[in-house]
Amino acid sequence: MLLSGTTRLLGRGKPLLRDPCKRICLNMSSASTSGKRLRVLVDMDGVLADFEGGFLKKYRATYPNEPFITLDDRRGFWVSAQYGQLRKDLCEKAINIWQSKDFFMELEPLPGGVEAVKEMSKMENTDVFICTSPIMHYKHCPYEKYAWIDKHLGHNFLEQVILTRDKTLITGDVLIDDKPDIFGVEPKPTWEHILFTACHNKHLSTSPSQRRLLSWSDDWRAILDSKRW
Ligand code: DGP
Ligand code: MG
Repeated sequence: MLLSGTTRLLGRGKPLLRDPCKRICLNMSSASTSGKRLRVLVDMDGVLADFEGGFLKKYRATYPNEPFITLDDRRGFWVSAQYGQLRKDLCEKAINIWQSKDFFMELEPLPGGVEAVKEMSKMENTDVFICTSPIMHYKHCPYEKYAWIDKHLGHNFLEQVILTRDKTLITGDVLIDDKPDIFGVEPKPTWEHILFTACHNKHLSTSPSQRRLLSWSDDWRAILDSKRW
């Protein structure tokens, strides 16, 4: 009772640590070195997992005689919309691909993403969460997103997963996300959106105030540092 109360009073610690004693130590050390912790929200599809590459590979294998859009020619966030423009019925064919079993599970990690997330989650005064929107066809996607994180980031990282269709509701200092326009019920989200460059957004001009992360080889550490107090 006293222990759990003390843990609560000491504030937010690394939720990865279930052991209350370890958690108190961690909380005490972070609380004593600085005040606020940095909260980093990292998107999954198009940032950690190669949704676009995985889609094109499975689309071409499933429909070898249908036209397709190369990654270089991709424009706009919604894959199905661009396929629908190519030919009306291709919209449905595209949707079938990511609604299929094993689609999300088998996505390849984007270069450097898993390593970056592991590194930032070990940084002092830093909390990292995967913040991802599952598709509404829920038969496979939510389970496979958890399974992907378990496989690539480890079982403990499942504590750091946020599944939401509205990322504006989630509080954080930064949100690293490939979707150019992130809207929801909260008009003033707490996070700064860092636009992660992807095939569908690389041609967009960003406003002077908007920052990009070109890839995981870009200086994500500097972006995090710029948000620290
Ligand atoms: P997020 O990366 O968290 O913003 O999730 C967006 C999801 O939407 C991701 O799984 C990719 C998926 N997506 C991409 N294009 C389309 C589309 O045209 N229709 C639908 N329903 N989902 C799409
Ligand atoms: Mg995304």
